[in-house]
Amino acid sequence: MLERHPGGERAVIVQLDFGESSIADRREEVCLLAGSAGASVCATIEGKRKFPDSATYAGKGKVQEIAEAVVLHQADVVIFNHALSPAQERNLEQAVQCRVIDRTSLILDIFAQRAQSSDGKLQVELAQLDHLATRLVRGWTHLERQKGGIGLRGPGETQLETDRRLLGKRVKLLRERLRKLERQRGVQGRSRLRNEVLRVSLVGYTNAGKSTLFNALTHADSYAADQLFATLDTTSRKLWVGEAGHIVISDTVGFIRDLPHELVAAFHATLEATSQADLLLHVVDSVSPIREEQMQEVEKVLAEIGASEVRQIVVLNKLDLGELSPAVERDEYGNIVRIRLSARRGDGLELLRQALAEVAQEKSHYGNQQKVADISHITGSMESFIPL
Ligand SMILES: Nc1nc2c(ncn2[C@@H]2O[C@H](COP(=O)(O)OP(=O)(O)OP(=O)(O)O)[C@@H](O)[C@H]2O)c(=O)[nH]1
Ligand SMILES: [Mg+2]
Repeated sequence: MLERHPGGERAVIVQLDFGESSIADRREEVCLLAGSAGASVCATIEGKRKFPDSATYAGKGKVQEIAEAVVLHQADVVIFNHALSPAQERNLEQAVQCRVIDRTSLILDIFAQRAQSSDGKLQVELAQLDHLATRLVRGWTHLERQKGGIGLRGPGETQLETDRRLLGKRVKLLRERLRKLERQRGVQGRSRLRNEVLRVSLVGYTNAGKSTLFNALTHADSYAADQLFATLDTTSRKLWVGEAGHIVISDTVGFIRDLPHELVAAFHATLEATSQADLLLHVVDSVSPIREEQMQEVEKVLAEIGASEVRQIVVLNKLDLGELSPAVERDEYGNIVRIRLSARRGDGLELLRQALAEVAQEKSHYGNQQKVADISHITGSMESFIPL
């Protein structure tokens, strides 16, 4: 993890425009990301280009501008809201004389700070090591102390080879541990839950309001905050939905544009709850100017984790910030497809509860009508009575 100054690292943000439509929103998002990582933004450098410069991504003139901003603001780090190649990062660091990180490293850093469960920690470390592996040419500075360490180096091996070998070993170990955890969970989850209770997963872009909605429904205290990636670990609760009985609802990690593929791969276990759910509540910040783009990003990640076939209800959240009232929309077959509500104020929650009961009833009707499910192992046995 990065070393942090007490007041937060001072960051210069770089946002280049290659002709996309939503540059202002991208800039705003990266500033939020930087803030969520604990940095304070001291300058934002923007520029227009047709395509990235192969050596420095930003091009000579812009790099000069960045270097001046670094000196002027005494910055600790330069954050590019783009994916940089290892060579570009190296060239940039030389040119601006300051640490340079890209969007992927920034997101990985936030995840590293938030990870709490052992699963989460393993997954983040794995993703970071994967990302680092391609960057080893830069030298792995925090391993410097192991230079010449007895037993750490084979005959004639360079530091780089030693680093690679250690890294490879660590990655293998982490993968094995994760697989073991996944297997354990798989056995528990599948045998106890399959076809018995309705499993609902909250999905959506980061900051859409998933945890707020989860808390409002279950009276739980899942961490909700105006931060990106406030939630990392999956939390599940039982929820009583009247005649339809219990359902299990899970709050999960949020998605974001260009989610690093290392993370999607590493978070396979966490996202399993999503791909195995019977119903996804796709929570959307309905007042975001880029909500369509955000929804597409979520669909993309869902496809990547094999969850695009799972039934979905879109929850248009934060209606208190707009002018519309709570509502339910059905398709031509009568299936609920969208619900408009405010998780924070509670407006429209009742409609969602009814919708969940409706889907749960369908499941118990069409699914195998088995005995009452054993869901006692679900974390926390907090139950909420939902009057319908
Ligand atoms: N005005 C308004 N704000 C809301 C509503 N729901 C959530 N928020 C706010 O939106 C912010 C993000 O809420 P969270 O519940 O943490 O969002 P999340 O989707 O869980 O975010 P991540 O865990 O970071 O992916 C918080 O500041 C909430 O208070 C709502 O209905 N209306
Ligand atoms: Mg959350």
